[in-house]
Amino acid sequence: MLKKFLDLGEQPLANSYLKKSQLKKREKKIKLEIVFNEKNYLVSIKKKVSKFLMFNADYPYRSSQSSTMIKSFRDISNEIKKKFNPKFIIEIGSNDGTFLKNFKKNKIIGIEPCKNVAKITKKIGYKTIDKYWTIKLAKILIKEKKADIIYSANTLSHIENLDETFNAINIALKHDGVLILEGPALLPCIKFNIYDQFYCEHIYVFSTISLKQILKKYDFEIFDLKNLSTHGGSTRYFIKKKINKRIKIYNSVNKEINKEITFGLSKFSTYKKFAKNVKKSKLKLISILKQLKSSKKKVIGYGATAKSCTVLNYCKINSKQINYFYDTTPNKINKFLPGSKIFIKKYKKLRKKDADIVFLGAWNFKKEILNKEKLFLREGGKFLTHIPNVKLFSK
Ligand code: JHZ
Repeated sequence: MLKKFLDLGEQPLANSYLKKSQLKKREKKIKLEIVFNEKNYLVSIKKKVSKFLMFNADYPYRSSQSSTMIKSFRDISNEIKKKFNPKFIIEIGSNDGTFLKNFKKNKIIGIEPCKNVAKITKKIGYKTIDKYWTIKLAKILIKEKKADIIYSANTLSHIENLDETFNAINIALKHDGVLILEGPALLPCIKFNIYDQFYCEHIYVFSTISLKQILKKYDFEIFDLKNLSTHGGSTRYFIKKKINKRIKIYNSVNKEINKEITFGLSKFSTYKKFAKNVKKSKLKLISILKQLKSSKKKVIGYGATAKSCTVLNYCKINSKQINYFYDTTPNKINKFLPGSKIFIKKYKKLRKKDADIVFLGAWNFKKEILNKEKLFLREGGKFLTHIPNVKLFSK
């Protein structure tokens, strides 16, 4: 049974940045409610949005916009080469090729349904299929060859139809092949009050206990995992077909399962408690922004993330509280954040003369950003974050 624990209100589509000409038009909105499945422990959003509305030729997100992600993809690529020495890799959700580029062009193909993004990797010579990942596509691919590795980062949580996804993976992966999945993890999400990880694109936020149950249905099993700091806390799962008895199951799997159960991820009461903390966080953020406004401080935002969409709309923050956002992504610049309609300016190095306080929309890149903006801090500027707690800080 699905049990609702959090209501994040009416929300626009997170990556649907608005052009000036669209400001007066009515935006598509959904009721963003988060539910817990008591049977398989899966946490998901209740109302799903059609993939065609979210992942199309206007998709703005580019994974290459942070050095943290470039390094993370380089590290896993080196690990894959060393551990598995694959002849052929399929990447599901290849975005702008931040992972693909670490491999020789004849060893890897990308699957990327957003045609504008797929064009980027096609242009630099990587075979990229601009279609959704389906059984039909997997059957076409295996006419040439099956994959030794199927890799997918920050994508599985975006695909509603898990049956289609895993059945297609089963077809395209060799019987001794390895499936590597990574994405935001539920444990840090609940522990650190990361409620902005929920938005239309994140249909699911997986835990090990939920993924294990889901995989069983398709005869897959997790044999190893690694927790990562990316995106505020992610898990990278190494998965094999059950028929493959050559690979042993590492202790890391049971260790993580025990950690999740001890924390309470299998109990509904944990999620109810989380929802209470989310409400408290909202009130505090609204109150700090109100105080800043009354003391005439200029507040701007940094990183017009999909996550920001959830926070801004849930807390009803608009350009009265945050003047504008800085972002480096070409497709977001000179547009407006959905719902809140806050303007996005081309990133410029932060200076105190431009802002007193900077709201960290991309809080998950705090380390990288603070490193870049030392001058602003030296000049007396401050950052405002809402994760894990709402606070102003200067180091
Ligand atoms: P970032 C997206 O979420 C959407 P978002 C998606 N659904 C998903 O799952 C994750 O990515 C993986 C900017 N920036 O990565 C770039 C700067 O301007 O947290 C990005 O617009 N300067 C697919 O949008 C944004 O911040 C910087 O120095 O929540 C970061 O977005 C840095 C480091 C980033 O993902």
